[in-house]
Amino acid sequence: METSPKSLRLHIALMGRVNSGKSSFLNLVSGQDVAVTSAYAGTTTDVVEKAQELLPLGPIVWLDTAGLGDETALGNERLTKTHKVFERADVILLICEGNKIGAYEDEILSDAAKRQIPVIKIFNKADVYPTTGDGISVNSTDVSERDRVLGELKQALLKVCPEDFVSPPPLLGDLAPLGGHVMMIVPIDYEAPKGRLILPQVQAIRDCLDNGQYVTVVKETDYVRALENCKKAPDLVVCDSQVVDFMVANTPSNILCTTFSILFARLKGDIIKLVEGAAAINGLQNGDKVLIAESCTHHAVEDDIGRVKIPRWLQAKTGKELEINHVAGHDFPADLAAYKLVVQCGGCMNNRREVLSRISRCEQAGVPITNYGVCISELKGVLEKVLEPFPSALQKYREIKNG
Ligand SMILES: Nc1nc2c(ncn2[C@@H]2O[C@H](COP(=O)(O)OP(=O)(O)OP(=O)(O)O)[C@@H](O)[C@H]2O)c(=O)[nH]1
Ligand code: SF4
Ligand SMILES: [Mg+2]
Repeated sequence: METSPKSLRLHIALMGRVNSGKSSFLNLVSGQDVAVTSAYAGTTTDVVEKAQELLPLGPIVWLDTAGLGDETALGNERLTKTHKVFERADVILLICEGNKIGAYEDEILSDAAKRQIPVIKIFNKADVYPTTGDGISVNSTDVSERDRVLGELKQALLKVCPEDFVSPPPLLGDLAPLGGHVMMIVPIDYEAPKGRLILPQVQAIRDCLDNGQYVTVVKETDYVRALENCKKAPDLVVCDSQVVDFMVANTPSNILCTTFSILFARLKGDIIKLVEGAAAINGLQNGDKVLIAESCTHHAVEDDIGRVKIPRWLQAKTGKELEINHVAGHDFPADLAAYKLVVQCGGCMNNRREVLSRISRCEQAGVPITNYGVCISELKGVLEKVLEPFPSALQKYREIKNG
């Protein structure tokens, strides 16, 4: 489980004022010297990430942050990074000095409440400060405390753990019957990494195997032949978005088909919202700004999907001169008001909370958001067909189309 992708792990952020003992607490509960600690305020600068298996919860990642209360210029830079952690934290551990809840603690509690992120209070430095109240008391410098504290922490985490972590929505296992056949079309072009498949494809294959289905994986050049060779039609065909028009054109209408990125729209985001967002494409006007958000920071290749193809297809479909901006990694603009559309990648490297958080920020700013798979399928005129496996999203699409 140590190799579970980070995006599938429960993200637990340690937050609090400087010097409250966040890094010491992380070292205690992880049982390792993961983070540097010291008596100087402002020891932790960048967010420190540590993946771990925390049974019975499963795979988690700790996010140790820089503390609040460092007023220097460098401190402000660190605080910006700490605040970004709100975008991906599933649970926050508020590390306090004893049971002291002052202005810094209140600030974290209120930011977490706004975003509906559950908070567990840790009353640290129990050997120095009073700890009565609704928190877990601990002396993080005493390793003999580890088992008791970890036990209490696991109980508290299980109580507040988001439902979608405990039972995440299926990737595709529910779209074919037990014993069913899923065919996947994976183009092996110069964009494909050497010697391996990319994460969304690997996860989709694994999900079918977990759900007792069998999988055939073909290049688009072999697809038609592979279909002809099937005694019984596959229950589902899934393709890379780049060949979605080819797949739809070559798939009999009675066979369900969709794209990897649309599967991820459901797993990581809110497929209905992303379908609603795609409707904004037709209303784009000259000079409108579109944001393309890609969660990997890979080097763009010559005919890159996010940098080149989607912009080209958007301009071709709308016939308008659009201003297209790009962001990568965990960056997402604080002010979205200038945008008329946001196109998010499949987000296979993001946890669900981060994608949902982007969707809700767009919603608050009144900006439509869609994702690569939904957007490309709309641009190629095949969205209705590839939404067939998802009846409620298909219904929403038809409602929008029929005005
Ligand atoms: N007595 C006592 N000291 C502690 C405890 N936890 C941490 N400390 C000490 O408090 C100081 C700060 O600890 P850190 O773990 O670096 O605190 P932090 O919150 O990560 O600090 P920043 O990185 O500046 O945000 C260190 O000298 C620790 O040894 C505790 O439970 N009891
Ligand atoms: S760009 Fe997005 S969808 Fe593609 S691999 Fe990275 S996180 Fe996954
Ligand atoms: Mg620290």
